[in-house]
Amino acid sequence: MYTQAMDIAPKEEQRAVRSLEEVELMRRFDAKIDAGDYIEPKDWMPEHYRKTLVRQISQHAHSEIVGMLPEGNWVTRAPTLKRKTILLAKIQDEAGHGLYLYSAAETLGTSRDELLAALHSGKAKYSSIFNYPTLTWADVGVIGWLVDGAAIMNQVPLTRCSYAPYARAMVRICREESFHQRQGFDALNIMMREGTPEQRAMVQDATNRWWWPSLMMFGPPDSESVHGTQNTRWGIKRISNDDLRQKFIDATAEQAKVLGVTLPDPELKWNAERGHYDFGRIDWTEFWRVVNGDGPCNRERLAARRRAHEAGQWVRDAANAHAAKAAGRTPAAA
Ligand code: FAQ
Repeated sequence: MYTQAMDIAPKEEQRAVRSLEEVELMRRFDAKIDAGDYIEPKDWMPEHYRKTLVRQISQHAHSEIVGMLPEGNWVTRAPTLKRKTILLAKIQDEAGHGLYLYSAAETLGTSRDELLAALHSGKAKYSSIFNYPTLTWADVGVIGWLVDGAAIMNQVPLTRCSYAPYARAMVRICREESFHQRQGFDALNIMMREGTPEQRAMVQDATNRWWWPSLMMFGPPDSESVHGTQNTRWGIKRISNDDLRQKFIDATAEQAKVLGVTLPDPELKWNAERGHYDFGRIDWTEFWRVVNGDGPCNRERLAARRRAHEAGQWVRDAANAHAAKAAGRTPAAA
């Protein structure tokens, strides 16, 4: 995979540090990380740090962009004008998040064209969650409640990520995601309180389908996390996959009670001794199948992104021609 190919093991990184000057640069970099300082684009950084950030930030950007598709499916069928306006605003926010994140990745020296080429060729990853279909209107509410809820849980610690442009982007993104989460909860709450029995059943059905995939958003178990240890050392990851997943389950189990829905896990049970909810086994075979391209909608999502990119070529051409004209230059031949 492209992302794996970009990955250099820390051991190789050590071997790549050859000159005394580089050893000193590495020492200063480590000291900054240990002191909790931020790294800016022009600061020296080890190649492996740069590559793992490009990997994570670009996967994150792709997730925001592909993440517009499941919700986009419901724009023309939103039940009221108010819900349609909210949904449109939310989808536009996701596009904005993708663009901030592509910009943050570009500060590390990889162009947006390269990042998009990796997405369109199927080499780059994006969050597994967006490969599931949105079958009913309740799915839109459940995406807000569970998917944005999981995204915030994961992203709030990233506002303290050691790479400053990523941390800064996350501050704004988290503010918007929290509105997204609340609108989803609100839409479901209204359906549960004021809806018909069929509407309440629709919310329960959507919760049943999205619960386990939402837990997978936090990544594989810590014991199988490839990047976890190194990224924690570098202050990119502040809380591990399993710990974030547990925090999410603890918060969401209580929210489900308020909504009046049942989470589809017979083993979900408060454990007073641990101070956490116990939960059932996550199907990691399904997770890896989806991550590796064989989920319910992987092919459809990629095809939609490729089509949108090709259909938008004239806009990029026009913007380039305009920029060239404004700069008093002749536009380069397409
Ligand atoms: N799906 O070693 P780890 C959103 C991959 S934004 C696909 O544990 P790491 C907004 C991982 O990349 C949602 N692949 O990796 C929204 C690695 O593969 P690689 C996205 C996954 O980086 C809401 C391999 O498995 N959020 O929802 C997944 O330490 C509603 C081994 O994993 C972010 O991207 C997965 N779920 O931890 C939009 C947040 N999990 O690269 C629209 C930033 C793992 O070696 C509507 N990212 N993999 O080939 C992160 O925090 C981290 O990258 C993790 C993974 C936690 C996702």
